Amino acid sequence: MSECKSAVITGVNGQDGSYLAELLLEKGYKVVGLKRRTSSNNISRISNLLPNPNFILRNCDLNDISSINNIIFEFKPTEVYNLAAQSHVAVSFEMPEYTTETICHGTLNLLNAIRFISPTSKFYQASSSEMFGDSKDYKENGYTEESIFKPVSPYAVSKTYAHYTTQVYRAAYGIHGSCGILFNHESPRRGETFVTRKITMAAARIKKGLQDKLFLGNLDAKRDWGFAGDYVEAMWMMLQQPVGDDYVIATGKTYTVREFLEVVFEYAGLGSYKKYVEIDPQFMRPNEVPYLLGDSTKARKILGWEPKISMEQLARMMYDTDLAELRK
Ligand code: NAP
Ligand code: G4F
Repeated sequence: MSECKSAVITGVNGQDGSYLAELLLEKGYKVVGLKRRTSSNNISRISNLLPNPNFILRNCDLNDISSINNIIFEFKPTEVYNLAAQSHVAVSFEMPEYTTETICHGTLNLLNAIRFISPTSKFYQASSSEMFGDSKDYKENGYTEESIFKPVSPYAVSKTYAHYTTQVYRAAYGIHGSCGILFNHESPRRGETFVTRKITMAAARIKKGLQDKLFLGNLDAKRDWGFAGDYVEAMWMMLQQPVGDDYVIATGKTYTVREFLEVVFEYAGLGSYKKYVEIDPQFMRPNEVPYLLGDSTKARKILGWEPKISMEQLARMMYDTDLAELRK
């Protein structure tokens, strides 16, 4: 693999992994995509990539150190993107140990593999705006790289551990490690239990007469929602910098879940969402992050990155895709 750039992507069959693999293949990389073994072959997001001779799909669980070491030893990749995680905040309250294992130990396992086996591999860590939690340490334009973290879920605590560990390996061992503090990003490939996709799928099903109610939790939470396709470009840009660093990636606009609902239901021609939505306590969290708004000035200045898709465009794109799927 010495003739061209190569990249290892953990969680390649997830939302971001699939967009990132496409981007890197377009740029001429050899991409080694890692997925954990599951009984149902969960590769629908990357099935289009399988015929590409530059795409190699391997089984690798982040909690299986030998499988990670083998991959890093075999490929000695130019870049490693760590996207694998138990990524659902609400689920992290139900499965705190598994969430911690995958995110904390998984990241540590990868960093150690790089440190001892391939120290020139550049490393990207998928940090999260959830780490800010309820810190309220933001100014008018939102949270920055300097804002205080106050995580309020097992997921966010784990991501904060992985974030700091990446910084430690950068400072202590000279690893080119970067953390992207990404705010919520969505797409038609978003997992079906995240709120945006749950809403667009339900609206499409209601439109087709296949469903009449949508059960949700807290409609007042505010999120800074961008498009996943835009956000994976930022990941790649970070690893093209001369040194590793941390960057907030966000649109700079925030909306409530209720506003997202309104946009989708109006666009679908269904009228007020209130006719269809019921609040179900099972979707309320033991702890909630009430407000997220990101200030990506640093990424805009240093990386030249900027988001291209607004929340409204995103909501329409997701609804249109879900409706088209139902029509098939
Ligand atoms: P996603 O769709 O849930 O993908 C996560 C991937 O991790 C899946 O491929 C999953 O495989 C894999 N995975 C889970 N446990 C694993 C394990 N033990 N070993 C190996 N792979 C494992 O998440 P995403 O939205 O693409 O997000 C990508 C990363 O960015 C995640 O780390 C997430 O926490 C972080 N992040 C996401 C956002 C966002 O808004 N999307 C924002 C900030 C940070 P299975 O399909 O088998 O479960
Ligand atoms: O779509 P969500 O589950 O995303 P959340 O919790 O913000 O986490 C996502 O973004 C993080 C970045 O900030 C990532 F790190 C993380 O991996 C994940 O991708 O929930 C968004 C909001 C929450 O306030 C939640 O309480 O929507 C609220 N909500 C209301 N009803 C609901 C529901 N969320 C879900 N999943 N399902 C509901 O029925």
